[in-house]
Amino acid sequence: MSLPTRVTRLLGIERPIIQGGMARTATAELAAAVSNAGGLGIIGAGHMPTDELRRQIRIAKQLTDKPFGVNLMLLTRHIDELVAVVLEEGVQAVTTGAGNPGKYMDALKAADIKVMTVVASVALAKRMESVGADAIIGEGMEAGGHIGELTTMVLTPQLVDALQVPVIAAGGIADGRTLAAAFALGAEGVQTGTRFMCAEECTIHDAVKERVLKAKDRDTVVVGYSTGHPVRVLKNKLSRELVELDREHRTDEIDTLGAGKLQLAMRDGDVNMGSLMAGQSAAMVHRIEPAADIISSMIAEAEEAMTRLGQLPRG
Ligand code: TUI
Repeated sequence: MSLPTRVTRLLGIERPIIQGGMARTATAELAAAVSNAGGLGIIGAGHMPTDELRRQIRIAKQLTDKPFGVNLMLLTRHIDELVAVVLEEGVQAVTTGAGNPGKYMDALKAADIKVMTVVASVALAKRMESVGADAIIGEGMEAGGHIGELTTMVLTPQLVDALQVPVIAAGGIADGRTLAAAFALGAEGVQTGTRFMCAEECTIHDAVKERVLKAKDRDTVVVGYSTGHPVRVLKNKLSRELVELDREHRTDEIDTLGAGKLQLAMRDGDVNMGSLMAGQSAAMVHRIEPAADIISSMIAEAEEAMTRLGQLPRG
């Protein structure tokens, strides 16, 4: 079984699992592996140079015939150029994060690209639906990286009630039970990031994968509240220093200390001074395995969970 929904139909995929578009983490290799396994793989553009994004899209096209997408991180300075690359190269889907993609919506839709906006509030979701978003990804604060204030548990049903377009739940979803829970809340798909950090095809440094595998329930912390861009990371020396600066509202120093640290972690494997962006679900990731196994086990477990719920005594 594959849990068909409006999301699988919209995207032409078999399984309603979208891979998080994690900057400096979600490369073409991971995206293609997820798409080949029936989910929707996403290349995380982040602050990538435009040439590199073009190269990544071309690599993904070599590695899969299935639909895949690009995540556009709207805080990046050269976002206009990255959007232009996506339009030129042509991908099936775009997810956007960390802002309002309204100004790009018409161009993306005109290129027949499905647009799924990541939101952390109902207000932005409604605005995005009204300007043509094909689906809304509601991301709870359990997620890794840049986050909003609400949890997945309360955000998802509110989005489902407020919108006509399908809702995809994100934040804290890392196995079949959490997938089934998202469906119980009315979601028609899920976005999973953290668990895919430990996919075999994920090209981040092994030292970071090890840190995710070792993470326990309280091993993430949110840094940067005072900058207006809070980010969830695994605790380490860098996060301790950032928490200190945050407490004293030393925002310029936070920006300086934070610069380049995602690359330092993901590429160079510096797990002490690198930014280990990961969600609370890191504690639920137990092994390094192929992306296809992550997807098939999530679907099988979700079906088990739903069957279990269907068999609960009533009356
Ligand atoms: O975007 C993400 N996660 C990210 S982006 C990122 S790179 C970064 N590095 C340093 C500082 C900030 C970002 C790392 N992780 N997830 C999607 C997401 N979008 N989560 C929350 C939001 C969001 C928040 C507020 C989207 C829109 C928004 O408001 C915009 C508005 O105009 O109301």
